[in-house]
Amino acid sequence: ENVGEFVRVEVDPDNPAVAVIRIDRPKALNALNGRVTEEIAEAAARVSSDDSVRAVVLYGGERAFVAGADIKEMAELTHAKMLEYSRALQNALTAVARIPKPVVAAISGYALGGGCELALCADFRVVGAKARLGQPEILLGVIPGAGGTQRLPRLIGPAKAKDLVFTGRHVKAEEALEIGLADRVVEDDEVYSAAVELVARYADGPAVALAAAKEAIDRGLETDLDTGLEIERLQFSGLFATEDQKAGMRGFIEQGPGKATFE
Ligand code: CO8
Repeated sequence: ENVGEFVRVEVDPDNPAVAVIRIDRPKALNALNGRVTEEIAEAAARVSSDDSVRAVVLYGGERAFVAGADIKEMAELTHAKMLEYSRALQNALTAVARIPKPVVAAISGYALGGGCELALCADFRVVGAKARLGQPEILLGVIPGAGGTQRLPRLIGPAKAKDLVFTGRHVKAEEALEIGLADRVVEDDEVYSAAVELVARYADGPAVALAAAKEAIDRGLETDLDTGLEIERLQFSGLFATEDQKAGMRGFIEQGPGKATFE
């Protein structure tokens, strides 16, 4: 299903509960122009609200995940225009980060600048052996502007994030794995299938509880411990109003550990 010119929402043929947000602007290595940004936000809204979608893969094809924000489009923008432009991109990426379902980025080829920042909005990153990740903005005389100065240090720690942001260097798959930027490294032609496999396991899980777990972890990382624990407590008790909790606990009592099935 086309969201617009450059983004599609597809269903994985073998896993009907797994949606794929496919970015397809090959002439510019999937660079994020205003249009792509808008379409990503729309795709995130669609998969978020569609109950038949239980997990999501972000994919850009074999050559590039996303090679960054569109430098040619940005180059001549004024300060005032950039304030708007960057807000649109941050909002689109935040919409991806807030998809209330397990999300994996399937990274083959380049994930640079805004592309690396998009990957940071997924819960997991599966990376091809020849992929290159990084935040090269400093080499353009700017800094990451779509969450890279915030989400990257939260994921890999401040010193490693500063190394990547200060140098702008490309990180290979193996190093990405070592520093926690990648969760799995696979052969390039297996990136898509490995990513699907990684999240397909959640398709039969308790969707409401998974969403609560994701929100508690992500919101908790943005706040102090006391507030985080309060978010956890409210999410936890809230689940006692759901079928997930009833089916899960009944399943344990009647059939044993791990035997519950969910709607
Ligand atoms: N923007 C626009 N066009 C791009 C981009 C990009 N980020 N990346 C690649 N392209 C285009 C190339 O210009 C080229 O177009 P054409 O064929 O018309 O000349 C086409 O894609 C193919 O690229 P190359 O010929 O360069 O392919 P190579 O295999 O030789 O090189 C690289 C691939 C290494 C990925 C190289 O293209 C490159 O370095 N790209 C730029 C990477 C980069 O610097 N990314 C960061 C951009 S800045 C950013 O993302 C800021 C995010 C925050 C913004 C917040 C506010 C909006």
